[in-house]
Amino acid sequence: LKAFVFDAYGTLFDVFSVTSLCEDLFPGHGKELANSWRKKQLEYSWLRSLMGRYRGFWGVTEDALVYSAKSLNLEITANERAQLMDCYLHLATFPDVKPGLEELEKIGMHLAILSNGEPEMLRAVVENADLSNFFTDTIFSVESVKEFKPSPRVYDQLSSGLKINKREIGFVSANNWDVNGASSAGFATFWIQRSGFETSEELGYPPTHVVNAITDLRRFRSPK
Ligand code: 2OP
Repeated sequence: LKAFVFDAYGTLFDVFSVTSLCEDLFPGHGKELANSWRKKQLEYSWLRSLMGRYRGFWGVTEDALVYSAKSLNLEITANERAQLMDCYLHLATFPDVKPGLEELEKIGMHLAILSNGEPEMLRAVVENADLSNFFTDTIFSVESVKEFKPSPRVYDQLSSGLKINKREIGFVSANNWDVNGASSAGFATFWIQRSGFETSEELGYPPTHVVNAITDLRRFRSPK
């Protein structure tokens, strides 16, 4: 492998770092709101892809927040909505992210991101997490194909985007359905199982490798 391409939300960035603000704003409902928000965000991305009605991930994420608050009978003001949406630009990174990326960079791997997020929201979260130096000009978004993961068209942009042969690209995600999508599109895949409690999807395109953290990836570099 010459390049590792990372999923963003859930893989580099902890989408559940929104939970503490959810709990501050809606005491006793923080976890429920955060769980529903993420679940609905993904559902809307898949539904919109099927409907052929693309809307940027920022809008999809906001729609999912509005739906989730409504479904839990929580009254959410415009200001609270804006505060929660702002969390998406300041998500925490998992502890293995920076050390893992540093190791991979040191051994000369090309690093990239491929995400549902729009370029602008991705650039902001990457910059706020102080990861910009790892991903100069290598943030790829579904925006170019206007269909969400796991559409094969999303993953297929990687080879031309990176100018690296498909067989030399490893796709890394903690989202098992995303791994299935990339495997199905013909990439070598790495599923990050951080907690060890995640369940594999029954979609038929399992990961090529399972690892516990980004710091486990360096052993997969091609021999020079
Ligand atoms: C991402 O594309 C799947 O939300 C995840 O970043």
